[in-house]
Amino acid sequence: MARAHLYGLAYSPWTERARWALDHHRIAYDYHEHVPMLGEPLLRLRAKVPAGQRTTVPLFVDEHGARFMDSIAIILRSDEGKTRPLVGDAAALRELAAIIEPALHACRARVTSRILADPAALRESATAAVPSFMAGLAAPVAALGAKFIAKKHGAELGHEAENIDALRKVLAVLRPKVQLDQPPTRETLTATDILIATLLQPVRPVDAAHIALGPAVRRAWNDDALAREFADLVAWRDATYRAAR
Ligand SMILES: N[C@@H](CCC(=O)N[C@@H](CS)C(=O)NCC(=O)O)C(=O)O
Repeated sequence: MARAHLYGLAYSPWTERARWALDHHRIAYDYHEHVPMLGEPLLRLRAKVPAGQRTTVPLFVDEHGARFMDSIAIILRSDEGKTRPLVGDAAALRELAAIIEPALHACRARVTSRILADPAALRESATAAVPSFMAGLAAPVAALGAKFIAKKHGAELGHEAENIDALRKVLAVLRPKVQLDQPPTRETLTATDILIATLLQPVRPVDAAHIALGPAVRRAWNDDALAREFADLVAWRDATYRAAR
């Protein structure tokens, strides 16, 4: 039987949702890191989308060649045929994803702005795509890639305070949805936990054992004030990763 393939951006919360669900159910797949801008034609080819339709990662192509180009669709696909699914109510999960989406959108704008403003972060981003001896050359390409992503997804660069506020509001709504004093285990993990845990990445990036980031890129994702304000959620996220990722 053919292999399944996942195309993604390892640092992206959307990709991490999909990987977590697939790994949780021990679904075998080959992982391919997408390169923004340069990898766009290849992604379009893999996604087989009609002209004019936007392509995004994560993109999962299962062993039968069926394509899933949305993190929630991939989580639902990973649940198929499983005795203990991650999703209880698909409509409720989609509602939760819709609440989270504007916060992730704001985070993409914030992180992209910060990376563009920091030559070290641009160099690290370039190294992820090309061998490090070429990184000096490729930093301008990384900058073009970052601007390409911002334009493609309509991310308004700058506006740091508004973007942080958008994330803060959503985190406050989500806080009551988790049992802070009782993080999930592998047996009790739900897709809701995965969506909330991965949203903490732009507050305080998770341990590098789970998602590796260079020091400058890590700084771009991190926000000390938010991490202090939501220290309980960050601790819950860390415990969830330790027990269930
Ligand atoms: N609704 C989609 C959103 C995915 C999304 O926005 N992906 C962005 C992450 S930055 C992406 O594909 N970026 C890379 C690109 O556009 O080339 C999902 O849940 O999977």
